[in-house]
Amino acid sequence: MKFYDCLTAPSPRRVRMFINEKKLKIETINLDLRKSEQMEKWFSDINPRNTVPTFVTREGNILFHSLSICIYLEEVFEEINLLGKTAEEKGIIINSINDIESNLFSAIADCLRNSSKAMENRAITGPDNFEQIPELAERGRARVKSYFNVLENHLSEKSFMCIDRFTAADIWAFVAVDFTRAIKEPIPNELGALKFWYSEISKRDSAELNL
Ligand SMILES: N[C@@H](CCC(=O)N[C@@H](CS)C(=O)NCC(=O)O)C(=O)O
Repeated sequence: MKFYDCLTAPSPRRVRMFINEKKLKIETINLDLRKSEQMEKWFSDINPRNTVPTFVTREGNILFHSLSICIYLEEVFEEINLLGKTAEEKGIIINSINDIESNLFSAIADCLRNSSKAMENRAITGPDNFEQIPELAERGRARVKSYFNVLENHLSEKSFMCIDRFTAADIWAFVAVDFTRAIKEPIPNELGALKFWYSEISKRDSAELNL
């Protein structure tokens, strides 16, 4: 197995946290996205979509979406469970992950990729270039603010995102909330439950950035 990671990017960080929480040792190769290493031919030959995380399975298949990599790892290494033990747990955890992915991650990405100077012409990941649309950056920021409130309501009666223990849904939410730094959109002070949960998850060893 081989894991292509990038220390500065949020998507591979989810897989890194997942691996760390499960106490696994997986061969890891770090790419520097700031030097566009993901566009180099050697990497395109592995993942023609030019994105990280990229994961090579035991049988040599290539996975390039965080959730599929985590599902694969959970099947291969049952301990420590992070994606649910029962049908009910699995259902709510994946539901939560999909919601965070489509409503928070994608909003942050829209905001950053459509406004950052460094991402001019790189509004979408992958081999082709796409121009920025400034309106999408504004809409992305509004969606982030709105989703902070969703998380606040969700966490006001819970210690963790889904069930009464840490799961991959906490990883997805934490990495996304932490990455709002990139668009300078901190958690509003009045959102006490979200702030408390965020500070608790930050204390976990797996949350360390090690930049
Ligand atoms: N849907 C993918 C998203 C992967 C992705 O967007 N990765 C970003 C880093 S966070 C990337 O590889 N960017 C390369 C680029 O900007 O060209 C996942 O679930 O992991």
